Amino acid sequence: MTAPSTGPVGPVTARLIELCTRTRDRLRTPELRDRVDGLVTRLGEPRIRVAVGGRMNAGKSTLVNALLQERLAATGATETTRLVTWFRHGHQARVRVHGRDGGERVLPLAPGGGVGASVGDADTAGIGHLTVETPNDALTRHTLVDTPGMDSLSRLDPDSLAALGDADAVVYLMPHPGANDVEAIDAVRGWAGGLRLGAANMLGVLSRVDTLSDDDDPWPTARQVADRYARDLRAVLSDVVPVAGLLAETARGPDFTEADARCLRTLADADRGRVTRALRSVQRLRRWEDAPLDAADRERLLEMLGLHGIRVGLALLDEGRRSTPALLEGFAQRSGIAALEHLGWDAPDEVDRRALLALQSDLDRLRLEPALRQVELAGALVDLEAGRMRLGDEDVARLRDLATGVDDARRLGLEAGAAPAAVAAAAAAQIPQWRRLEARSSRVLQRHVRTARELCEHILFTGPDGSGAPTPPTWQARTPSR
Ligand SMILES: Nc1nc2c(ncn2[C@@H]2O[C@H](COP(=O)(O)OP(=O)(O)O)[C@@H](O)[C@H]2O)c(=O)[nH]1
Ligand SMILES: [Mg+2]
Repeated sequence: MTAPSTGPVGPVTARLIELCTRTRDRLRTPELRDRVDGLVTRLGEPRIRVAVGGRMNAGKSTLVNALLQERLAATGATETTRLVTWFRHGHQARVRVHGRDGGERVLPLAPGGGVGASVGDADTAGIGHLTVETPNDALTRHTLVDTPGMDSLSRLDPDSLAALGDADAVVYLMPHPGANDVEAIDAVRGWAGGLRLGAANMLGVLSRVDTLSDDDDPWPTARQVADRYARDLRAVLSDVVPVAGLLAETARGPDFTEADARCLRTLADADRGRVTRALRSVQRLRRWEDAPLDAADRERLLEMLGLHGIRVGLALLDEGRRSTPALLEGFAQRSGIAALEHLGWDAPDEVDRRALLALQSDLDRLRLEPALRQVELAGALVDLEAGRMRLGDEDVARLRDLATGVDDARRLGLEAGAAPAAVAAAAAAQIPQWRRLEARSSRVLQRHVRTARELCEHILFTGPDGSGAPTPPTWQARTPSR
């Protein structure tokens, strides 16, 4: 487990940490203690965690670089683009390689900064995730998590799902939204326990808008498509924002220099008919004979801006925005990146709100524990005693067993060590009666018999004392950070 980063947390969060720590020390079940430990780690992180998700090639790493204003994430397809990568603030720049076995190696940043194409492992299967620590200003507000999003056609890989499901907020990228994305978003929310992630903290991005249509100006189509998806996905995403990621990466990053501005100006001042024809396709631009720019310069512009970005550059120059800063400002404006830079997810009360949401969903998961249901059922016995609810003698006996049994067999009135099938059958047999009682009018009764039914269902579905069915995915391989 990574040591929790120290740093300022809000007053509510500080109290929660204290409460969790005290509760943790009183718990005897190791798995429960682990879960509360995980919660403490998460609460103690001073910055909210924003994870960027979506399928491979959606443009996630490019967008991460735009948000970092630095090219730290590897883009395209390399060894490192297949790994979940955390970008967190640190005073010293370095890459931590976290093995799945809990081991850790520290590497310098690659030449040129960032992760580089490889971390020098013959076998990346043993790597859990990477953490890039660097004194980048954007990271003083939040920690960013880039995910690989490798997929069979519709599914994200388990590492990506886990990283997204454990984030405080998710930016989900879709170059061409479709049914697969809806499935993937549902899977991410399922991983998060279905509670913590939703329209309040999941934002959609229509990425690579320049590749969405063949129009000279892709924005009208992009806005239309984004609006349609925002409407369709309103229940799960707060909005769908169109972004030209590549243009944003170059606009915000350090790579576009005075020399590049000069190249664009040369193009703008050349015969416009020829330039326009050359810009119809990447191939035409590459094979352009007697071009006013040599092949290397054309390639560099293509790599940084894409055809669309070069056209945007020419339009900006036509408007008289000829200096490098003016061009960069224009690129940023026409990339749509500003919509993502002011999300308010890092405002202090938002951070506290998120901490509380995280706690709520963790508590909801804990509520599934038989031991906690029994605590609730102990309240039922008190209410019975005090005459606040009435039940027939047989039901009282069953309720008492459920509330006090020390294992699932005895919770169901059987001998200790009863066969699993007998335990399951006894659980199944009780469910209809509790359900019938739930239809009664007394609120107190309803609440307690529902807990009784849920406990029986839990025993039925997970097998006696958790022996049978698989653990819900949310509890496996929780966070790569732990
Ligand atoms: N034309 C264009 N290409 C983009 C854009 N964003 C990313 N790309 C390119 O698409 C490829 C995949 O991008 P990457 O960010 O690595 O995708 P990821 O797999 O989702 O992280 C790279 O070659 C990027 O340069 C964009 O907005 N427009
Ligand atoms: Mg990537």
